[in-house]
Amino acid sequence: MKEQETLAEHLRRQGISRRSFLKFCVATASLLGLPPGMAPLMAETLGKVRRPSVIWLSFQECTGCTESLTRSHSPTLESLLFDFISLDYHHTLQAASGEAAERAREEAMKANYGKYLVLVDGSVPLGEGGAYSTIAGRTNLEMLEETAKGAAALIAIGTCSSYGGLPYAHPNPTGAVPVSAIVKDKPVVNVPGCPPIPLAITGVVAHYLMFGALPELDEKGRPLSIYGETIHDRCYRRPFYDQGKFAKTFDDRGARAGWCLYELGCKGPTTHNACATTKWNGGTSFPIESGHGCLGCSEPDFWDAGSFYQALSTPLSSLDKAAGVAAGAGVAAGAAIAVHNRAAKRAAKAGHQAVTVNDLEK
Ligand code: FSX
Repeated sequence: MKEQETLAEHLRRQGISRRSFLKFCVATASLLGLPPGMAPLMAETLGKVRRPSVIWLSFQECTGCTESLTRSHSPTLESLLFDFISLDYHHTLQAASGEAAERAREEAMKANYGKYLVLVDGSVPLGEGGAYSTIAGRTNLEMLEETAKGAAALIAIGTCSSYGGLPYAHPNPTGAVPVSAIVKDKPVVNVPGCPPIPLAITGVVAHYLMFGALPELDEKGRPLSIYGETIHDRCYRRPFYDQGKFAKTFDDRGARAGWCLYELGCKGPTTHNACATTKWNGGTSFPIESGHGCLGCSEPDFWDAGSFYQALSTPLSSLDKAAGVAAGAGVAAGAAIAVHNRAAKRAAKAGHQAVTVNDLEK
């Protein structure tokens, strides 16, 4: 991107259509819980911004988070992220290596001191003096502390950097900790998920660019607008839960009819994320739609929270009883929620005017 070029000019030069950009703004505004009318404003504001410097650090992780953001059809809406920002350092994506790579990080820090964003994926090992994971001869702890000093804010991408994730699972052999356990004097946003939804990553960055501030967070440091509801709240199989209809195996009549996967271990009722509405792979599907229960990957300690195939808080021996209780509770809760939803929809309709991409192009 040329020095004085705005984002809108840059996108035009890259051949990215205005329609793609507007679609991105509509999807992002919706995920962030902004009123529909904010999408045009978002397009206008983002179009004028100049890209902030971003330093992306990768520690103990599987690279699934970067994979989530970059894979799939090209160009994805999420790939617009790389046009919003100046990605000055990323272990996996940068062409430079060795001393040149480290120089790029140091120069970006110096040139943008106090203003750059730090995105981190992976947990930080503290065991054995941090020797389990080093980059350019530096421990992850040293690199994080040094880079965080001049940052405006940090975004912990994925469950590993948000809560420790897989490396943190019992018995946590490397002494892994999340970013928030180390950085205490800067704002840290958690964007958990193993991996996180790509639009959740770009949404937080877009929010920062648009408002110059981070989004409102829940008590676990996650953006409320994205993680404020459970998978169960928005699951399309929810009506079957409410009716007490549960698949007993992954290939029985109930499973084929799309019944609730609660008894097969689905963690949707206790997992906060937007998978049921945003979905994956360009809105194609999400695990429950593909026939498998939610694993709960965006919650702390999900690897240690019991078997993925055991019903929540329920010993296998008493599943039948639990199902009966769940069915009864589900029917009552379902009826109350249906009444609430109908009222909420009426209020939303009265207060909101839907805005589509076509409207924005007028
Ligand atoms: Fe962790 Fe991400 Fe899971 Fe993997 O970078 S959240 S193991 S998808 O790669 O950190």
